[in-house]
Amino acid sequence: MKKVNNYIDGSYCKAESSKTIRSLTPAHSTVAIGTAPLSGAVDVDRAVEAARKAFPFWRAVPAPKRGEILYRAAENILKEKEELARIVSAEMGKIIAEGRSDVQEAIDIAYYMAGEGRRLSAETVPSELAGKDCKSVREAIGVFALITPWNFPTAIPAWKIFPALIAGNTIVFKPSSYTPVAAARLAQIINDAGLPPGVLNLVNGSGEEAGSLLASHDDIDGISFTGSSKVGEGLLKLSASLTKEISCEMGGKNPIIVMDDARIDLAVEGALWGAFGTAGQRCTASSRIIVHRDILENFTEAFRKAASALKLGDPLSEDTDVGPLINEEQMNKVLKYIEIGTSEGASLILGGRRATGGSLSEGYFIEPTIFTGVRGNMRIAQEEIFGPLTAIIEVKDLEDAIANGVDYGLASSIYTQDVNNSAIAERDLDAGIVYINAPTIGAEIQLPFGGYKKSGLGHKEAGGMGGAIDMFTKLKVIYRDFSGKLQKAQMDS
Ligand code: UN1
Repeated sequence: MKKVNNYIDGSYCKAESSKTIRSLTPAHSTVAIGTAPLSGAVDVDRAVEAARKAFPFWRAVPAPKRGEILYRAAENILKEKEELARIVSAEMGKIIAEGRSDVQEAIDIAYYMAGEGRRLSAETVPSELAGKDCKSVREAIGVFALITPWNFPTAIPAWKIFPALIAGNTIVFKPSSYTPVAAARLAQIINDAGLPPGVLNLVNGSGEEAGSLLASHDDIDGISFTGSSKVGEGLLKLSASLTKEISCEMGGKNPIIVMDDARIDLAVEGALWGAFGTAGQRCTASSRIIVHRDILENFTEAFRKAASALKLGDPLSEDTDVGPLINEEQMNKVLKYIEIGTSEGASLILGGRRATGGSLSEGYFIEPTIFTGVRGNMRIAQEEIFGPLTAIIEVKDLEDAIANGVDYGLASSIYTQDVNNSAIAERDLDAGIVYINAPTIGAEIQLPFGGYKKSGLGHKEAGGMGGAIDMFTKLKVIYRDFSGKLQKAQMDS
C-alpha cells in the first residue's frame, strides 16, 4: 500500500492534520491501494507560498529551456507507462487498455507542450506610424491552482500541468481524493525531470476543504478545474475576484445522431465505445443516441446485441470490456437514474442492475444499460449520469435531431454518409466538439478541448493558441516609438 504525502517546495512532507483518506480499488471495494493526507489551511498556505516564491525565477527561465525539462518528463512518463497505467487502472477502475490511453494522453501533451516552448507565439503587426513598432507578447499569469477529477487520473492533470509550466506559471496541484496514488506518481515523475523546488507543489485533500481553500486563496492568480458543473459553479463563486482567472471543464450530455443514411455497423461500434467505454465515466460519454426512425429498429437491435456481449470484470485483466464505477456513491447515483428512467416511462431493453456474479459483487459494477422510448425532456435525457447508461431517442429527421437541446454542450456526433447532413450538423450542433462518423469520446490533445453552455467556462484545455496556452498566459501589448519625436496615433492627429 502506497502512503502518499504532500510535496511542497521540493520535498515530501506530512500534512498538518494526521487525518488521511484511503484510496480504494473500485473493483474490490475493501482493498486499499494507498492513503493520502487530508490537507487543511496550513498546508494550502504553505504550498501557495512556495509556488509564489518560485514564480519570479521560473517565469524568467527561457521557455525553450522550460521545454527541455518537459521533454525529459515526457520521456520518463513514457518509460513508466505500463507501471503508471496499472496504477490508474487499479485505482480508478478503468480497464487496463484505457489505463494505458490515460497515460498516453499525458505523454502526448507533455511532448506537445515541450515543443510549445519554442513557439508561445503572439503577434507583430505594422504600426500606423513610421519609426514605431507594435507587438503582443505572452506572459505567465502567476500561481495556478489545478483541481482535477478522478476519471482521468493522469491525462487531465497533465493537460493542465504541462501548459501551465511551459508558460512559466507555478502550480499547486490538488488531485481528486479518489485517485491520489496515480496523481502523486505523475507529479513525482515531472518533478524528477528537473523542476526547481516550488514550481510544482502537490497538496492532497478533499474538494470541500483543500479545493475550496485554494479557490478562495488571495494569493492564487488562476484556477483550472475539471469536474462537475455543480462544483465548477461553487468554485466560480468562491474565487470571484477581479484578479483571479478561472477556467472550468464540466459536465456533458453528449449525443450521437444516427441518420437513416448512416452505416449502421459503424454507428453501433461507435455508440458502444462512446456509451460504455470507461463505464460511461467520461464527461464526453455518449449518453444520448438520437436515431432516425427509419433505422431505429435495426440500429437498436444491433446495438442491444453488441452491448449484451460486453464483458464486465477486473479492470486489470486484458479481456475485460467494462470496469466498475469509481465508488458506491456513484454506483447508487446510476441505480437511482435507472429507477428515474423507468418511472418516467422509458423502456429498459438491457441491463439496469448492479452486476454481482462471481467476484463482481466485491466491486461497484453496473450492467451496461440501454433505455429506449426516451423523450428529449426526460431527466435521463437531460441530466449527466456518468455511468454505463445510454438513452435512445427516436427522431423523424436531422432538424428534429439537432433540436434535441440540453443545458450542456461538450461533445456531439453524427453518423451519416451524406455530405450535406454532415455540413449541417457541423454548423448547427451547439457543442464545443463535433465528430462525424466517430463517437463523442476520444479528442486529440493538439486541438482545444472544451464545451459550450454548462460544459465549459473560461478558456479551453489542451491545444495551443485558442486552448491551454490562452488559459495559462496573459497578453501584453507593446508599442515602441524610435522616431525621436512625439508621434500621435492616427486617431489623435
Ligand atoms: C473527460 O472525460 O473528462 O475526449 C475527458 C476524450 C478524452 C478526454 C475526456 N480525450 O474522451
